[in-house]
Amino acid sequence: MTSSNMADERDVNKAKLREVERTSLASDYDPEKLRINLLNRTKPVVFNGAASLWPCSRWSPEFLASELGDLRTKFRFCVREKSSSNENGFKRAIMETECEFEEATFLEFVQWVDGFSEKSGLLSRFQRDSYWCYADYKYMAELFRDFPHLRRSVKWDSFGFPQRSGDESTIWIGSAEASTPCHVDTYGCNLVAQIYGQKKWTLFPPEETPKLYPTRIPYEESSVFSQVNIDNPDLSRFPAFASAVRYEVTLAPGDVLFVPKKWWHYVQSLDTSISINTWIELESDHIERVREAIIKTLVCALKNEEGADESVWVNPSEDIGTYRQNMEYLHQALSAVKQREHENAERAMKNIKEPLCSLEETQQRVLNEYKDKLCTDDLIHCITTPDVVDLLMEKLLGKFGISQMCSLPLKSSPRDEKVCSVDKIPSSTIPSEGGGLHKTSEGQEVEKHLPCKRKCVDK
Ligand SMILES: O=C(O)CCC(=O)C(=O)O
Repeated sequence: MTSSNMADERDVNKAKLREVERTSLASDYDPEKLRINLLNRTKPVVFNGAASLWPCSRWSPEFLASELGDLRTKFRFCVREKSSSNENGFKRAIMETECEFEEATFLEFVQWVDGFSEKSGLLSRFQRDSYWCYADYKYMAELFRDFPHLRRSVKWDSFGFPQRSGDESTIWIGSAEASTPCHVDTYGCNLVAQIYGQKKWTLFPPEETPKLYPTRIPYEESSVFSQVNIDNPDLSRFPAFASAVRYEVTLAPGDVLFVPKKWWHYVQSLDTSISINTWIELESDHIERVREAIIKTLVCALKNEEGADESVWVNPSEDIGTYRQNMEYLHQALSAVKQREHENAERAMKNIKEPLCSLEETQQRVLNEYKDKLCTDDLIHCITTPDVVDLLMEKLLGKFGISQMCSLPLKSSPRDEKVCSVDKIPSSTIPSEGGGLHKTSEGQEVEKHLPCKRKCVDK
């Protein structure tokens, strides 16, 4: 690449880069109004220092080590600069399934971070210079089960959530460079408080989703990962990523970031860091749960059929169910949406003061009405609907680069019967519809029929 090319690329990247808005909580603000405002917000925002007076703002890894004593938890280790480059010199995005895990106390973690390997117990097998380490995605209700005072130190009331404390929060404690791969959370929106050290957040708006090349492998309910290595994107594989609009922000201790629904994020610790977040449920989660249940059922069924090793395709924090359990989960998700529908109708009618049945009655009616109604055939009927198959086919053809090569009609409805534009067909004999023979641009005659699936048997 020439230096002028590199300068062009920097300009393009700059053009796509936006700053996350920053603001401060006014002295006389109304937390309830702020909550409503946030739930309607569609862009991220940082509230400078909004958590700096919370009791947990004094936490450090050393403080947690002394409070938690012998408590052991699992840490995730990843080789820095993991994975060799591909033929184009690019590295893949590293997923959690490729990390190693070890249990330790927080004192051992602190010793490991500070380079006192001999005092870090089992962690000493990871060379300090070669790895980063992360106790990530820990539900505080579980990790701090026996430490209620720690759970009480987290307070979301200043954001209009007086019922939320550490019991509804997750904690992330890592060394410098610890990171979470670029992903989007299916459910809810998110409030994140930076407690110690700094973290860089790179966010992408929901409309940029196709440019992030989503994947459900590794599988984790509610996490959709990007195939792109955000730090070192291979634009020959992921060309659309080049034009993805991104937002960046570095959180300092005390800052609180609001992440709206369906925003992608890639998070890197710049120093040893502690952060705490709470996911806020949204009405749309009910329908999202149906989507997630369908995906879980299909992904698990196909991967099990393949006989794939779970450690390769299931994210470490995820439990996958049996086919029967997954179908039951799908059934429950559908029933919950149906129940919401009943409740909403009921609410609407209550406005006109009609006497109505109780919520328990509605719940029971929905469960009775739809009990045993969902079966594998229902799923098969849905997946094999022509529209769905067309879409699947289009994607699979795309994977083989076929849609770009040839204007073959992808749908087989009679109105769509076009003959392949011959000038786009390579000299290899790509058949077209309509029967008989036609000529390629090179004058060869090719058979116009796709081989039919049912073999014509000579009688
Ligand atoms: O802090 C991190 O490493 C990731 C946080 C995250 O993904 C989230 O809060 O949704």
